[in-house]
Amino acid sequence: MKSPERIPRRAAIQRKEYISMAKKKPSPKMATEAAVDKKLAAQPENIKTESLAQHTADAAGEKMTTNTGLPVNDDQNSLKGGDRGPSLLEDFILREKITHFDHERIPERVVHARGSGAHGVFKLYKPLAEYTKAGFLNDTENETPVFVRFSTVAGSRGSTDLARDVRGFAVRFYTQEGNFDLVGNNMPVFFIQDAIKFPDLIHAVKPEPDNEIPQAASAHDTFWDFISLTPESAHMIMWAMSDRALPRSYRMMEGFGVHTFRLINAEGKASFVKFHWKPLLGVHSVAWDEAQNISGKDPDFHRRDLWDAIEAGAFAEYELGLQIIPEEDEFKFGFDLLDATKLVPEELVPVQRVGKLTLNRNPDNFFAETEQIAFHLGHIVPGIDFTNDPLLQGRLFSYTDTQLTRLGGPNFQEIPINRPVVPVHNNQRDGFMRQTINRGKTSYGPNALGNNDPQQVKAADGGFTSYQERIEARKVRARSKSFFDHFSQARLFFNSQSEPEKNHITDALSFELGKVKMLAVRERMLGLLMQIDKGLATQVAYNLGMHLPKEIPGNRNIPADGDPAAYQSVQAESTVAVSPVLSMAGTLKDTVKSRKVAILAADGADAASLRIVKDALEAEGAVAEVIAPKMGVITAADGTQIQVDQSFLTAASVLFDAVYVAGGINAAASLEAEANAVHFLNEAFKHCKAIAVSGDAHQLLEATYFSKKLSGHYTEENVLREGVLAGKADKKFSALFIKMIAQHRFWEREKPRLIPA
Ligand code: HDE
Repeated sequence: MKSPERIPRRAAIQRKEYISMAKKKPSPKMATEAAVDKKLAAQPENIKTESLAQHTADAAGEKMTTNTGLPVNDDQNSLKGGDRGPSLLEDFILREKITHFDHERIPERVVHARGSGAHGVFKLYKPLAEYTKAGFLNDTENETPVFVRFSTVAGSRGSTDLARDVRGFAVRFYTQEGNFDLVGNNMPVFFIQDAIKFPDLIHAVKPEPDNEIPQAASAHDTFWDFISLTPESAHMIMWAMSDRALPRSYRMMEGFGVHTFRLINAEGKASFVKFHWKPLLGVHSVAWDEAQNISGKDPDFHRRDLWDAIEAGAFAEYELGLQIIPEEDEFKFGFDLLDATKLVPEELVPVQRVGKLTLNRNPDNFFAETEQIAFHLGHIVPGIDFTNDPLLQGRLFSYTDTQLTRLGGPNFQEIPINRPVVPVHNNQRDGFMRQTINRGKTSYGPNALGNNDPQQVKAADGGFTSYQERIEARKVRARSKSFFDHFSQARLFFNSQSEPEKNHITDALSFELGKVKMLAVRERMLGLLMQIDKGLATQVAYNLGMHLPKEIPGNRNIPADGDPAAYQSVQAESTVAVSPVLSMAGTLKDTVKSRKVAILAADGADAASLRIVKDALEAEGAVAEVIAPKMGVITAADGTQIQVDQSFLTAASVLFDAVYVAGGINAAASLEAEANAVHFLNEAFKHCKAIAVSGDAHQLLEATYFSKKLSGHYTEENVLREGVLAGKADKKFSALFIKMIAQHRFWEREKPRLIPA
């Protein structure tokens, strides 16, 4: 194969100049400038960062110019007829500045508008030649540059990160064979089976069209009206009502390609494949009450978490998992592999972990990179191909189409973040904002005037060929009979949850339907739930003050001439009754890396007890912040001064994973007098977080609502059950606290539900 012409060589040089330029900036420098330099110098270089550097500008130390390069003398005052007179139309500097500003906004994504991005690399563990000829899935030597965008689905660009919603998990691999986009979600299934239903689904979940309420929420009539008439959504509804819809962090959620794709090897042999991302920090979620609070205290919670972690060097890591299914096994599962409302239980087909994705660099510019990236699951490489999943097929149209409006024309692939790292040559020309200057007379093929360039590429040399699937069929508008088992996997998911997770699903459904005004919609939803699990439906009905309906709602997604009977759900049982990996209860709980811990302290704090725990936490990679009644410093009992990170005005327990109260009798007395400190502990307890209190600060613990509910025996066994530790702050104490934080949450605490925080 012809070795790829590496355009970015020039870029590499420019980037080096750019970095050394940044390093050479005139001193003295502001602290922030120095930070920028450090960041630039520290950026991991790869072929994509090099190519981006060609388009990256840094104004540090530079003179100001207009867009035509004219040095600007006065950017503060417009040109006027007299210093109190009218501004002059002649003022091209004013006009240029305001005109550009007037056109700064582009349409937000019609779905997944709210997102956060990061750069990274993918490293393969072992070549996958047996299954695929894709170069990047066979190369264990080189890292493939990636850009990832996480998102919520329903909310606008400025909406809260903590909405109950599916999360997008879109990964672009800049491979030597072109861009490969794996545009997935954090849930393995979807609401609908056919792309033609997507506008209906999204219109139903978006804010209602008459009053544009509610923002970033599915808890309203139109969504549940649609769902109650669409039983194929039952499985996805279980996921969306579970804690998976409230991730603790983008770094702590799984990702899924959702559809069944195909891998093709060099011999042309195909296998089906499901793509997975497995986070190395485990899969963790927050509580719904907590999510609602975070939405007020820090609506950028997930964005900030990802950004801060990367800045701190706590890079987000995920392993790529593959479930590979031989073509011969297509019909052996009892459900259809082309049905995107079904997952393949890992008990039936294990997930092989084949490589690691590391997110190690924040974007330089949100708009240029995160906003302008244009993902498309039609961006594939030789060795990967599609299946006939009708949801996937529709997406193949939608993603390019939507960019034409969003990014303003057909040249969006030339935007730096969208450019592949290999050269692009074809006969496409012109259009708004064309960047490339194509030389030569010919922009057609075949041509003799230009040597028939650019040349098509033989399959043996890497030219893409579609998998030659045999198709012999009538052209019909239809839904396959194999798509009508709507409930077996909804039940499988529910049955696989731990008791607290089941309670959360019940609560979520009760909350969402509690927000629905139309009684008939609630009733139909109860009918739908009855088909998943009678106990679940009964509990939700109880919470809503309703009875289970006598009539079960049917499927209403029926064509005008369709026989309704032919469109009803088929009752089936899943071949696997319980799949433990569907629950988050058994996820990895072995690290506190990048977890946030609040240390409550006040004047008179015992410095030794504060430091020993803080140091131990930081040694394990956790982030500890000192929270006190006011900002500045506190004076410890021994006279030393301790820097305060936040006061109770800006900090809140919902923004932390755990709380520690440092020792010191006087400090404890001050904190006890501070209602916010007591609330901090009560709320942390309510949200089932690890709490540790240094021995002589016990009086603060006693001021809480929950102290009487504790056994009061702080043995390791009790502590790991109750999640509250009190005692002398020493090494053993710190180690136990760290073990507690790694547990993530003590969900069992919710049972008595006695904490009013
Ligand atoms: Fe998307 N989806 N989608 N989707 N989707 C978009 O493309 C669409 C679906 C997903 O961070 C849009 O560039 C249709 C499933 C992600 O930039 C749009 C259907 C899955 C993102 C679009 C689906 C996804 C999008 C809007 C039904 C998980 C954000 C802006 C057939 C496997 C990507 C854009 C980013 C974005 C259409 C269903 C994931 C309109 C028609 C299933 C992660 O093209």
